[in-house]
Amino acid sequence: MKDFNVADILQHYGIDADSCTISGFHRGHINDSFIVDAGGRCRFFLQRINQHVFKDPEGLIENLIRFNAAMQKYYGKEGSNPYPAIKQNRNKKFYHLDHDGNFWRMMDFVADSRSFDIAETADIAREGAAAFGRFQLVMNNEDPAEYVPTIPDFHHLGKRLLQLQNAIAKDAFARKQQAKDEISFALDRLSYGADLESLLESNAIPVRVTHNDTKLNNVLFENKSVKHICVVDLDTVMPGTVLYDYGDMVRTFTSPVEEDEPDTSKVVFRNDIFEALTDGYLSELKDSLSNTEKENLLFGGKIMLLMIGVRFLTDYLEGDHYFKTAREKHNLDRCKNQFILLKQIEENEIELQEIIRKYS
Ligand code: GN1
Ligand code: MG
Repeated sequence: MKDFNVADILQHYGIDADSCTISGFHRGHINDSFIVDAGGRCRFFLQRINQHVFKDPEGLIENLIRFNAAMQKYYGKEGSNPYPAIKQNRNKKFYHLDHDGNFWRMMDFVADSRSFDIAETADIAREGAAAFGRFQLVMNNEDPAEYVPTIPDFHHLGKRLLQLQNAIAKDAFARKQQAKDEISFALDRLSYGADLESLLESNAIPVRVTHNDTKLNNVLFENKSVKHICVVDLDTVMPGTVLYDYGDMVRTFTSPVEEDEPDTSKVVFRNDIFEALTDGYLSELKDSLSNTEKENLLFGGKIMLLMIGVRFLTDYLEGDHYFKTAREKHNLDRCKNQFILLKQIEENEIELQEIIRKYS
């Protein structure tokens, strides 16, 4: 991570850095994040918004304010909104723009919470998915037209596949050969892009405000139980479909190892975890989703595995400019794992559809 003058940023929030412990938080691939511990009195989560990825940081903050208002309205009745508030700086702005043009935002740190990188048990999977299900239940009352697409065409599979084809044609880093199996795997599945497009064009799948980054580690759980508190990483809360959110859970919950596991033999699709996450999500949502949405959830899993795999592959071919990487072929390893899981779904579709029907 680059060196930032965090002390200076904090000053604009009226916080004296000398009385705080500041530590880097290194989980995400996109933003730079810090935990600010103000002497045990209060803690904050400070982030620099990556503007290579989020070209409209003001729109992003507006979404966040709208989102928090919706959550406040929903949970306020019970008097306990679990969602952290965004802090205002000394100019009463919900972000701080520093001298180098960086956008910063600060939120309350959610105390006594934890997250899981891997769904170690079915209970974790069920509860994690219920967290995203509850999120969706509240978002179903929001008007998608009022949310800015913070990344336009973020889940446009057809465009993601085109970007891959461009990267292959350029092969700017001469990496095509190393990735030939993954490239042909992706190119064999161009039809998924067209299938998704026609499904969306038919209006059979409604546009809703969705999360769009439903990794398991974006759920905060209570420290001493597996009850969820809330979901985090709200930068891509914008118009989308439940296929993306359910699909990204399938992508991130079902493997017993992390997304970038270098030993691909460890990547196996776990049916019991798939069942638990389906149960958790649909226990919240089965009465508010349409039949077409429910029938296409598994397709959501397939397109998200293909889409994120393709994005990792494209970034690998383009010299790793998007996702943070820590080793050579890091993005290629990530891609391989996505494609292994996708293949396992394709080989097991009838059984998995049956499971979804059971909870629909
Ligand atoms: C990125 O925020 P983070 O690092 O969890 C990416 C997601 C990918 C994910 C893959 C804005 O998420 O789309 O699914 O990496 N977010 C963005 O781990 O591109
Ligand atoms: Mg994210």
